[in-house]
Amino acid sequence: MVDAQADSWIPDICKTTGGAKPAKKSGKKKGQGKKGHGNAKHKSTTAGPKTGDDLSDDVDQLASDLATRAVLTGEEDIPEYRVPVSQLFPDHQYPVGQECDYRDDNLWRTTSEEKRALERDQNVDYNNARRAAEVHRRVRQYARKVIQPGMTTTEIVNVIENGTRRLVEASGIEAGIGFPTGVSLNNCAAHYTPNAGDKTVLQYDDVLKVDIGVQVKGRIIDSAFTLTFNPRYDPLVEAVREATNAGIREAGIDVRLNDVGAAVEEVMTSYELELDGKTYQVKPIRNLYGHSIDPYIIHAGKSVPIVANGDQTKMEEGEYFAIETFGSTGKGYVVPEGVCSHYARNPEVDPKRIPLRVPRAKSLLSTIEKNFGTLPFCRRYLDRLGEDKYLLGLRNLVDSGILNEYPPLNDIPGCFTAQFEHTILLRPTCKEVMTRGDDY
Ligand SMILES: [Co+2]
Repeated sequence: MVDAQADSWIPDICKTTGGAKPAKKSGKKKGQGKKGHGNAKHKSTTAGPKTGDDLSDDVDQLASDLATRAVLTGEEDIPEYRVPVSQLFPDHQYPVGQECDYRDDNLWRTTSEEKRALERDQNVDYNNARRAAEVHRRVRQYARKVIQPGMTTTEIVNVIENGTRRLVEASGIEAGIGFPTGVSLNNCAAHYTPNAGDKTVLQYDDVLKVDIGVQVKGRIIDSAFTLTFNPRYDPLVEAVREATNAGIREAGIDVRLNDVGAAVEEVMTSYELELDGKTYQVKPIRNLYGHSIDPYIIHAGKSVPIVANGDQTKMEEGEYFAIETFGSTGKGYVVPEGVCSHYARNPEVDPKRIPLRVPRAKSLLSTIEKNFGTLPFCRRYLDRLGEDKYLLGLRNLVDSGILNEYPPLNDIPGCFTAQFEHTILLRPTCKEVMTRGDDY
């Protein structure tokens, strides 16, 4: 999930970008769209998710989708997708992510005995995060294999979420899905997941962002990638993957958030993309941010920009960050639009202090607290818990400030957006890219 901000929410100090914008590289990477593949005549869907509030056929539809999918994907034949990771690692020590030494003034940390001792104290916690990261790698490897044009977005999220539940041995809020699976298409950059009844079908010319969350004991792993089928988008995808890697490289203890944004912006804007004879410089979406992550809280206090924004706040030892970047052929600015699917309790509001007069809102809140705590959830998760007719209750909880809603975030119609995201941990002795895999 991504942290989104409107311009007016950004403190004035953060708006000064004077002098901070990096010099553009002189040699631009030219768009490398492979024209030889360009004769496929597939129609794109209309931009943005098609969603519906009609929940009547949801349960039957989901059951039928699931049955179809199991047959189509043959998922039962792939042991790596069926066996919980706890069984694959009998000593319950999960793989360490990519370790990167700190630089310059922080190089001493690499060999500090004192800092190593701090890490030993945290090992149980790190290991929870690594277990979630291992589940993430396996689920997304499987997702890459099976996601194809012609599948509905509902089928796609079911494959991913059922896989996550199985591999992490989902159990209440002890372990499970970290947030609703994002399957945002084209100009929609983030926070689209289907609600019941949504019939959106993935098309050959779509740009799909797959944003998957896994959590173990509150340690949320947040990592996303972009899937395309038409190679004409390759430069856009590469721009964003490399921009995210630049942000990860720049991140570290005592590093200013502005500097991470500047590093991302410099790499992202050095790419161009050619579509239908028109050349686009890839733009970072300037009002989307990475974010710090606390136990059970996906958006903790810090926002990591993807442009130089003047924010002098520093990253600190022990913090988890989602480093995520978004590139666009549109305006590079998103607005909330369309039917909402994602919600989460506002961790700063104590629901007990807010009087609720609508009985349905009270019962819904108790379901939410019991099953999700402060983790983000979507309408489909309420459906599968047997809740129905909850839309007014949800509205009431949002209006009272107990819940935040996270509607889809769209750039202008007709444009394309891509995303890559990793979860990193600023350990005392090194930076660990928890979700690094051989895919991205
Ligand atoms: Co995120």
